[in-house]
Amino acid sequence: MNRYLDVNPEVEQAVREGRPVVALESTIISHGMPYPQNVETALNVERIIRENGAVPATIAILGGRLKAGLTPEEIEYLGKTGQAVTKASRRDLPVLVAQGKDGATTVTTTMMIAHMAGIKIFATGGIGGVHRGAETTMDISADLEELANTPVLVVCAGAKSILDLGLTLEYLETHGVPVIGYGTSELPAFYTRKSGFSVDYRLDTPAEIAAAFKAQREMGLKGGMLVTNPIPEEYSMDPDVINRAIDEAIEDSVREGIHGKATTPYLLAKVKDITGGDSLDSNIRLVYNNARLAAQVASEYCGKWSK
Ligand code: PSU
Ligand code: MN
Repeated sequence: MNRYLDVNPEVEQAVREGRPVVALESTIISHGMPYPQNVETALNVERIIRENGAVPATIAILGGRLKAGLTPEEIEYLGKTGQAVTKASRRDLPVLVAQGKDGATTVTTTMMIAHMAGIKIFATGGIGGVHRGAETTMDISADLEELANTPVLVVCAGAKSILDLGLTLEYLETHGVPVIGYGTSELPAFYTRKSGFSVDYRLDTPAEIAAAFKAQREMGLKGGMLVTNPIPEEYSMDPDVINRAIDEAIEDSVREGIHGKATTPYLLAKVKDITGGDSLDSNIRLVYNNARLAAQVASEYCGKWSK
């Protein structure tokens, strides 16, 4: 275990005893949702994970320490501080740690710290991917590279069409990352259950997902696995409404010259403004849905498949 890492005692004990643990990211708290809904959501997610038999481990960087497992006070702090916390991807870790700073972890850094702490399963809302226009901007999220390299299973609701979903799937294929649809053969597009793109495999139970991940690990294959879980029907949005909002948000971002790490948070906030908060409710519901599935997969992985 490296000397920059703090695993909270409950998480550490669960990992050591081979019990189910689910990692959670903190960029979704500080950059993905407004206060106070962000804190309320993060605490509810932890509760849902417990109700489904696993231990939650929300991950962040606090005072330069890599934290696996936060207290409710630490979650409140990240939610209240919001965008003022550095959005921390892989390239940010060395300086943040050396300078004793705080960082909200993206999918990338959450996977990294989960892996350091021995946690194998991670639940979030949406992942980063290949942005529209990446042919010229080269804006490809570090999340995809992390999925290619780090052995953590990520449960998400697919990717938002702020991204180029076709190119995102191509990238994952090239890097050997299995893209699983939970109960669907179509890639969900976060706010909607459909995207027009196919996943690699449809698996219908947490046990089947756990078995595939177990096989990947036991063969010693590099990299993670992406499980895409469609938003429940009752919370999904009208595709025309959401796609119009996304197109408008992208036009605004181009006009305002937004680039680099600011792009994703900018687009997420714009889409929320344009849809008047409906998208926030959907976003919260799909995160709960993913937390539940991740806890079930973690339980299957530990219960039936671990030594
Ligand atoms: N997509 C979402 N919600 C999010 C993010 C992406 O629908 O909160 C966050 C995640 O933390 C993800 C990060 O890892 O944005 C990707 O940022 P970038 O595109 O700059 O790599
Ligand atoms: Mn980017």
